[in-house]
Amino acid sequence: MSVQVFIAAHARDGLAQVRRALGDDAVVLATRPHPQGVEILASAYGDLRGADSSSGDSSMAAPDSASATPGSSRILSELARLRELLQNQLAGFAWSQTRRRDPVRVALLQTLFAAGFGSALARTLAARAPRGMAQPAAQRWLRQVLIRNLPVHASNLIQGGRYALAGPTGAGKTTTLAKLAARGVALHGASQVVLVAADTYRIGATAQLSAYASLLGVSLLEVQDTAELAKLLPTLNDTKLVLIDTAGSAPADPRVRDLHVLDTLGVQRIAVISASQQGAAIEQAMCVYSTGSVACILTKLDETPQPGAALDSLIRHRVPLAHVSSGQRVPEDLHVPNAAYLVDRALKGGQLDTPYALQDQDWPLFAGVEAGRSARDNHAA
Ligand SMILES: Nc1nc2c(ncn2[C@@H]2O[C@H](COP(=O)(O)OP(=O)(O)O)[C@@H](O)[C@H]2O)c(=O)[nH]1
Ligand SMILES: [Mg+2]
Repeated sequence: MSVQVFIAAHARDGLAQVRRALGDDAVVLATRPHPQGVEILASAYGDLRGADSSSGDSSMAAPDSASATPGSSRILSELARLRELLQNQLAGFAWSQTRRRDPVRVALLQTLFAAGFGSALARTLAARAPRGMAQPAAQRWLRQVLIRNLPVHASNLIQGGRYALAGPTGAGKTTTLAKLAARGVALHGASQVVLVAADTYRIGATAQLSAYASLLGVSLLEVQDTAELAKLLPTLNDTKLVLIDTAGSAPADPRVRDLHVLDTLGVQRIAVISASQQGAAIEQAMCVYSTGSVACILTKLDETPQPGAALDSLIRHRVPLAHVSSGQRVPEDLHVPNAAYLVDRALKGGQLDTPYALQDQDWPLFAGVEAGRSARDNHAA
């Protein structure tokens, strides 16, 4: 976009100059007093359209350095700032207007955002809310929808099979494995449960599992890699429950790929994910560890004031939630998930008065940021 500066003694003269130079449909972008009279910033109409359709924000924010003079780059950055300001103002107006027009839908969005649910799910659910409901009915509808969509599955893990627990470091894999093993022992007897330590990266990792194994009176076998595991598994054909503890790793760690080898050995993977992390970390772990897993176990619910983000991720990824863990005690703190309880906990979490809770005056700004994001998403699509 090319912006030109016109200086004239009077606005009328200045506008005549603008029309002569840029045509009748020239667009005046700004005027301000000047020692010689008035300064007018204007652009040809076609230039504006070109700038708008070329690359969105970037054409404003990053002027072509070859053609930009110091003056024009100052003007362009000023314009970019004005545009952002205007966008936020408009979003604020739009927010107040939507709130007046559709208060129930806005309240649903606020409930979900406050509870830690993400934008994608919140918008989808709010858009699907039946029209004409009063506030309390809409909130009840929302609760029911969340409960219905939470993929909880009464677990039959301990009935038998070969399972490997996989997830980020410190998620609670070893502790959860010990809890499952204890239930397996109660059901089948200690001789029918074998623990396999495949977490050989960390010093002391096997010691932790070994302590649990001797407490439960079950065998603990150790493997260095998947080749050793492949040799070991056929020797355990008569064992009802084989539980494999894997090494934790960051989701971006290339070792995560090794987990897929387990599928070829007839081992079913269970993703162990801590609910107490921020939404982005839960999402990252869910993307990496739930792919190919038969179930998921959410841990550390006792340390999670707002489990909304974890439920959001489960609902979107549709991974069956087999158990929830809510404490360090083995075997007590492992539970069968109850969708209504989890959703109520999440919605209650949204009412907590924390420094992170959005206040009334934050919502228009929040709406502005959201509007900017969806504009960028639409542009990229
Ligand atoms: N508060 C709480 N702590 C847990 C829970 N599950 C595991 N932990 C603790 O989290 C820490 C890491 O657990 P661990 O099983 O070693 O994780 P791993 O690295 O995934 O094997 C230990 O101190 C556990 O006692 C839980 O549900 N709640
Ligand atoms: Mg461990």
